[in-house]
Amino acid sequence: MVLSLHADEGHRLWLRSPNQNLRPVNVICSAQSAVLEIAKQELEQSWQGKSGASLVLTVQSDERIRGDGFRLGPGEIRASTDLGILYGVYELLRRQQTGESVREGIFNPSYERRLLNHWDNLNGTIERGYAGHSIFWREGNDSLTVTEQDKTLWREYARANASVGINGAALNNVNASPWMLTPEYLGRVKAIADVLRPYGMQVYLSIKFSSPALIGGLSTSDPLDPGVIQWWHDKVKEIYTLIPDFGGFLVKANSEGQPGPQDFGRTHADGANMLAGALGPFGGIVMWRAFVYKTSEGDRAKQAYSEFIPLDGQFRENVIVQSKNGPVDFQPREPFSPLFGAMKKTSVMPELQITQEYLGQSIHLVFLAPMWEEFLKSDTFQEGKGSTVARCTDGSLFPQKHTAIAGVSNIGLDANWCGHDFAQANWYAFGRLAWDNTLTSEQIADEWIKLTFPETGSGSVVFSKDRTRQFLNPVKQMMLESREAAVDYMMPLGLHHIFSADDHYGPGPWWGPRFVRKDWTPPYYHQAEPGGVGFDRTIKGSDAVSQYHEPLKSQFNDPKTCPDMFLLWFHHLPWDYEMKSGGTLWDALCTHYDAGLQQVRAFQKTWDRAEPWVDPERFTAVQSKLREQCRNAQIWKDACLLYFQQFSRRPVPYDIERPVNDLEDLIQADNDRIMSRFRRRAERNDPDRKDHRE
Ligand code: BDP
Repeated sequence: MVLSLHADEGHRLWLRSPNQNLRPVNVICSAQSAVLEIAKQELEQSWQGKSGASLVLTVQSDERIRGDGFRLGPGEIRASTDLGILYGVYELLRRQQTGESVREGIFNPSYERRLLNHWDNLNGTIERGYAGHSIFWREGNDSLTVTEQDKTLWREYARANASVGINGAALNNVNASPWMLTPEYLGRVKAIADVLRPYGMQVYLSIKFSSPALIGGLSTSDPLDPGVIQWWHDKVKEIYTLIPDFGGFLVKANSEGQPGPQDFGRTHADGANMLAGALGPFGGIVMWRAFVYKTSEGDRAKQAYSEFIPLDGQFRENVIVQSKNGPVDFQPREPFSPLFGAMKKTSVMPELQITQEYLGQSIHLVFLAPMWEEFLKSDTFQEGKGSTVARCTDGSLFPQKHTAIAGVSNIGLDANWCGHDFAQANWYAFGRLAWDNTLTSEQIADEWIKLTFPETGSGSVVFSKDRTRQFLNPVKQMMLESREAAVDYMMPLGLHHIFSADDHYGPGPWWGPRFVRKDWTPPYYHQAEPGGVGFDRTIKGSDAVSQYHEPLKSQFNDPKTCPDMFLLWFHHLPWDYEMKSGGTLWDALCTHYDAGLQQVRAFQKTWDRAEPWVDPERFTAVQSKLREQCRNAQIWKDACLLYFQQFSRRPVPYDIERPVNDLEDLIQADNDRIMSRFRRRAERNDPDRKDHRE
């Protein structure tokens, strides 16, 4: 069995259909375009229809089919757009590969725009990227030369995205370099757009708000200055001359030191509307990020809401406010950001993070669909019961002109694209949920495993009973449990942001030097002291609870009704606080940390049992990553429990495995890591950060 499996570095992702069609299908399509050409090719290569059968592709507008949706009927794919046909083809192929029956009916996308955000710097590095350098940008003399190799990779990238319905990409870091908008770089953007276009992907760019002054020779970047307005109009025109279907701008402004309209006494709306005015005539949009916070303004979790709610109704209709799922920053678990549903006269779009900045990066196996499902299905109660985040953002509750969702990409030059074979599942899951925000994590995991680890050798696409029982089911279960396990060994019960300095990987609850802004240090978030632990966001504390609609406000405000998973997010409680399940808060904390670690050990066993069903390369790679995840989970548990124990002064419950590391050693090792990092950065003079942070 093992012998029949071949070397596999994971580059083919979930697209492993046989490249040779044994029973070629007769594709009938009267229309012609580059997109339809691909649709036909994909079918001819892989669709195993009945011998001699025909499949008709019909492009015809139909009011029941929205945007790039499609209708599957007997022997026909029908859509209003060419891209809809291509999506219909991928749907058929997916069903064929997973052995699911082809369901007839209409398939409409939940969001009009389904985007990846690449945090790629123009020198080829990627902010929070863990899978090698950028596939779009590189350093060196030939950095702008477009090679055949570049094009092949971009084509593969576009195809993978189209296969899950992703139709756009912002190509550069939100901490944007002004150079992005110079003719040299725009030339490369055009080359990328040309390759992506036949797969239905539009390109977008992150822009630096002070570009007019930095590269345009103007004395200001004030959004109300006529010269500045003209500069942006000219720039936008230049872009559309090169790229007629350019998508628009993504903007991080007045956030973490980035310039923005407030530098000139203007508002976010002034800034966004000025850009929207330039893009509007060409059909472009502005995605204006709501990720803003200032040290001076108290609880960081409240700030996006406080800044943006007063602006509701002031944005042009081609502006979408892009908000991270949670109010702080992509933590292992956060409640949804209260902006969702509360901005009723503005399009608001979710920004999810596919790259696992705070979830074990490319080392931990963490399937993110359960987290996104939890978020999308959270009820905001803004328009009564059932006002889920999904419905507040996809146009079903509010009449918004544009709908969109973005995911911060985890893609790099690594052979398997994502660094970890299972991280591919997060790219896949993002696309699937962006297309259909009602899908379950279970269904997505099921599909992804079947597509990514197909039955080999038997000639059948359907998983055998043995393969299902011994491989599919346990691996699926592991994926579905993996996010909760990570929450448990990192930050259970609502703890958040207790990472050590800078890299956001390991624990650092102790890390709080005086020279660093408070809201970048763990003690700000966990507030541990002899009297208790947790951030008081009740009405007696920072009052963040009041940003939530009733009944959530009252529910979150009372520790007795606040869900355990958000307990220390909203409350500062004594160590001996009695939990709903009985037992003290301290004991519960210990139990969660230990349970998370034990689960990773169980994942190792699950994966070892999967060996006969997987090619040796991917088997060994994942096995080795799980070992490292396990070592790291142990460190998380020991570091947090031993650190908090200094305040709780209580024993770790006796039925729980004891820590195996000493706190002083962990702190020492962490200090050494931080010091050597700072030293290296000083030596390098930190070129890439300088580029976009100043
Ligand atoms: C934080 C990242 C930082 C990003 C920032 C953002 O640590 O690198 O620039 O978010 O989203 O999570 O702008």
